[in-house]
Amino acid sequence: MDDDLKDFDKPVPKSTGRTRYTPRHHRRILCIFPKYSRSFGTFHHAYPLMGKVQAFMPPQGILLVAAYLPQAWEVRFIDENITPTTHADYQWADVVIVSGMHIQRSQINQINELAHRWQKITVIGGPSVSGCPEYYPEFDLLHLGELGDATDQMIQYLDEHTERPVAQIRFETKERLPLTEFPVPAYHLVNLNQYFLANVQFSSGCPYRCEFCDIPELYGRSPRLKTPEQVLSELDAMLRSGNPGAVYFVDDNFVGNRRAVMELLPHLIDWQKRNGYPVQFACEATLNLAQSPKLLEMMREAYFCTVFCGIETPEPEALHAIAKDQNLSMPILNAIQVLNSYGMEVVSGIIIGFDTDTPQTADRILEFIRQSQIPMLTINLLHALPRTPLWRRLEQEGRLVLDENRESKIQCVLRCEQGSEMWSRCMAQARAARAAGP
Ligand code: B12
Ligand code: SF4
Repeated sequence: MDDDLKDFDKPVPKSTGRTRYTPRHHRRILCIFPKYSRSFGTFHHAYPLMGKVQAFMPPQGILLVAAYLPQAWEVRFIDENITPTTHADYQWADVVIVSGMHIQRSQINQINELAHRWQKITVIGGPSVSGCPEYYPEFDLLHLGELGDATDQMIQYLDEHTERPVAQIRFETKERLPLTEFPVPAYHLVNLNQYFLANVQFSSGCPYRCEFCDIPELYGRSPRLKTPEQVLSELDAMLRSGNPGAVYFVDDNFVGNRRAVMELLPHLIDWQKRNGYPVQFACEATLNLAQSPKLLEMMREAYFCTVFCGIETPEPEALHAIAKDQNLSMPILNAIQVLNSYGMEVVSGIIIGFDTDTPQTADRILEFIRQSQIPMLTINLLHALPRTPLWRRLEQEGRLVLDENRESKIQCVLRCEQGSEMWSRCMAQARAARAAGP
């Protein structure tokens, strides 16, 4: 039966029962998280108002890898959003490890080039290479997928080799490490006060299948979970490294497994009470959270103040076409009001460029923005990401435009200039309305 399921549909066993590789040599590992571009969503404009703040969030992924590496190895961590990597850092290292999103691709490849100038072995892991290994032809080792058997193989390789391989080697995770076996990210290597927000992960994966989204194929459809105790010890470790005052749950969908969240929330409430409510919480969740009053009550008590909901479009036929029917379970404006009534600000994203868009779509979006009064809303043009149903459909229809200089990779139903015009008009009018006030 399981053999009929795609890899990302399969549940992950509770424990792999694997023993971890024990290294025999000493190694110096330089972990680098590359710069991402400044944008509204990263709040760069606000940093000068916030004392020491220089970057948005600590990068969970590479901090986890840093914590997972053998204890006996020396690990240095650099977030290039805070400080550049120096020649001395490259010289110090035996191995340079990088992580990142597609948007950081050119910076990632630049780090590889610099590391190779010093003849260092380079490794890339994280969401971009896992979705698109071909973006990184010059790296020595590729780590595809989440922490798991591939990570142990990679560690063994680094322990046994000191020279760069003659050809690229790929390690691909077949057996993911259960989240219950994830270490606490290496917070001791960062000063959290330099970040706008702290973050924590409770679950990974999302049961839905929105057409444009790569989460189910990257992280699975059956959300994997940490224990409440793990989450609390991460929060404690976090407070020891600073406190930006807010903690963002990076889970793709915080309510992907409602029963598990209901079990977690009493622990969060307890932790907040014991520590005098040191932080606000924020999370990403599907809009149908509005239909769970008990959950919302507990989230209010745990001090969740912000929830990011991917609304994508106010047009029901478009939501249906992109398989986002979960947004249709109640009228969107009502759902927003319900979340607001529990003290939660809704932050949202809207996408322009769906096949169902018509020349009237811009007006509908603007009317939705006016009525919803969402204070922070991003409007983006649809991008086709690799490892999504959208990518495959467009490929089949011969509509992918694989032009390096074109970010969107999509041939639109509306002529693209029309899509861009619509985007510019929405942005201009939404900004003007905000400036004029309520
Ligand atoms: C927090 C977050 C951000 C933060 C990043 C902050 C930070 N410092 O990390 C901010 C807000 C800046 C951000 C922005 C964007 N983001 Co973002 N973001 C996330 C989010 C929600 C959580 C990231 C996280 O912490 N995950 C938890 C960690 C544990 O997972 P992980 O990093 O994948 O790490 C695991 C493995 O990959 C592996 N691993 C990771 N690195 C390495 C390295 C090595 C060597 C090894 C061995 C293993 C390894 O180990 C980990 C455990 O398994 C993810 C969704 C997601 N599920 O991850 C999207 C996500 C990463 N973002 C995404 C996107 C598209 C964006 C934007 C481009 C969106 C937009 N349209 O504006 C912007 C770019 C902004 C800019 N101006 O440049 C995509 C990336 C797609 C891709 N395949 O590259 C994701 C996957 C969400 C999605 N599908 O839409 N984002
Ligand atoms: S609900 Fe969110 S995370 Fe889940 S598939 Fe849809 S867009 Fe992706």
